[in-house]
Amino acid sequence: MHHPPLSLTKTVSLLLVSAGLALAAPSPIQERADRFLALANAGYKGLYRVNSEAQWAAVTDVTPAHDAASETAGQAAAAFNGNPALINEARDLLTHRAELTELAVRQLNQLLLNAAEGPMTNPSLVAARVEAETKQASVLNSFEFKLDGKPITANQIDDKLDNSTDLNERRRVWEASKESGPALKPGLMKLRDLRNGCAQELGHHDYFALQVAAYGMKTEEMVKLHDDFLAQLRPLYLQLHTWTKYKLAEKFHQPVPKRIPAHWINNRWSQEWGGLVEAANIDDRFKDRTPEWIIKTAEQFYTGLGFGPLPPSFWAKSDLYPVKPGDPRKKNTHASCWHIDLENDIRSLQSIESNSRWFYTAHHELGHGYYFMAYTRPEVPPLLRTGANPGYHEGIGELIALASSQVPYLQSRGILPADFKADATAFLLDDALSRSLPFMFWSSGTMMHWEADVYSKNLPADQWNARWWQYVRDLQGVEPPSPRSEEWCDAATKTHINDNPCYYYSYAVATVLKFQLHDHIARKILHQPPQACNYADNKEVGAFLKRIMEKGGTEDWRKVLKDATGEELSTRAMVEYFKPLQSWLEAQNKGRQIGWD
Ligand code: X8Z
Ligand code: ZN
Repeated sequence: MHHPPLSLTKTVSLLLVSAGLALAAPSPIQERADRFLALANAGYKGLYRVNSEAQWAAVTDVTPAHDAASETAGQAAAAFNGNPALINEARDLLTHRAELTELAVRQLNQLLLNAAEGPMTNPSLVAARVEAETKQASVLNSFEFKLDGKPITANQIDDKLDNSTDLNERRRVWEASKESGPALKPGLMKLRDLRNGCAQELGHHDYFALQVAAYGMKTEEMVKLHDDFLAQLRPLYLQLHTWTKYKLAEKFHQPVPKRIPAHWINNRWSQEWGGLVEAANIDDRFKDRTPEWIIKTAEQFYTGLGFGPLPPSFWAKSDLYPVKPGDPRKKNTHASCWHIDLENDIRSLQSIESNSRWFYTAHHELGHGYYFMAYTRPEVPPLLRTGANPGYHEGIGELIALASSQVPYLQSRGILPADFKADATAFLLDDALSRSLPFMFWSSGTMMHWEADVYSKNLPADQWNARWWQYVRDLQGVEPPSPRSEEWCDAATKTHINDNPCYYYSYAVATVLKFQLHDHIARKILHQPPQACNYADNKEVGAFLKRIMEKGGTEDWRKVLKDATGEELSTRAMVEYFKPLQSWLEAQNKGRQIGWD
């Protein structure tokens, strides 16, 4: 709680309080802020709903009419959120921040961050941005991939990369997955300038700096935070990288490469290295399960912890399954979860199929849904119905996905048989490869650095692809199957580069955070080893998470973490979790050349 210096009115009201007569009356400046924020919150919330409804229609069914409606709603939201009258009043009030409650200051800061997304001090710039954003989303969401001239869905691409052992086929599929880049590059070039322009209009250096400001940080601090993460995780990553390249060379009967060819890895961007550890492959366990079972089982994880069921409208209004073959509807194929009205209208967009990939993704998305529900309460004003920072919002679902992957949990739910004899090292290795280490070198590494270069350093567009692959090579130790010239724009094939810019490092924060929260839960609440525990139906775990989530954005994220775990944000828990793996990998890699330099 923020303690402003005593003002005259405060002194008087304190006297009243000490006489037991009344609560402290707010100061005139606090009253002015309260009146302003009541109006600002009401407008924000109303327009948020209208805008979300229009965008939801546009991403679940790409048509010119939905695009047009989405653009109009985007303009309307900006007309309010970026209104100069709002900006001026918020700024003026913040010059009196010492006299305001922390809750008011946080709302005013958030309002100014929102305003910088569409500052109506420059209406033509905002109009151009909203138009370009809508167009880019439309191109992204309706893009049709083709393999050998025939349409292929994103799920089919992923399935082929999961299963094909034919390197020629893998290469054609991988190359097909990069075809959207050239279609998206012109829009992205335009958007880089428009997004930077909006952020600069309100005094931010660039759009990356604006997004980092949501953490109360500067760009350089954020970059250093992530570079430090990678420095701490590098010894383990090098061991994993070495193990993987030998494993894949054997699998594909190839000589051992220095760097791993991208099309050898199951994920299109080499962001996760799944499917490498046979003894931990549980894909078969999902073959007989329906997509409906997957999402219901994910919900059950949360209800078991003591959270309520998802609202009925979630089931009525979500769009959870792939478009049926032959149906011409085009929808975004990347999973997301939406707080449509900042109240109880919560929806998820997915394309769930029966495999472990979608099992974890469903748990991730519901993490957003339960976060929305936890902070939807009168104490949290609409402007602060956010995560403590964006990494928290990503982190809850990642935590539950981690918990849902552990053997004792899978056994307790009958997904693995009760007498299943798990190879602990295999599961830990798969955990590291599929959900943790390569992901850090991709998110803290390639994704963060590329976007920082593009937005803060204005990297010329004729160097975009070279810079992208420089980071993939240097940081991930992965290389393309053949040189990728500037005719391609491989970064733009990643959904978030287009529709959630300068955000991706939040997934790295989420990964670090999930191990810290998990470590606390395993040791302090469950008293079980972090590598093999079972959260199922534990209400204390639920209460622990609820205390974090119900705050929304009302407190500083550092304080939230410290209060919950006693720790600062740190890779300590992640490093300890994988400790048993380091020596095992060193033994496996004995005599092998470690690293790629
Ligand atoms: O985008 C997501 C979620 C939606 S917020 C499915 N994730 C990242 C990705 O797929 O690239 C989850 C982890 C990483
Ligand atoms: Zn997410």
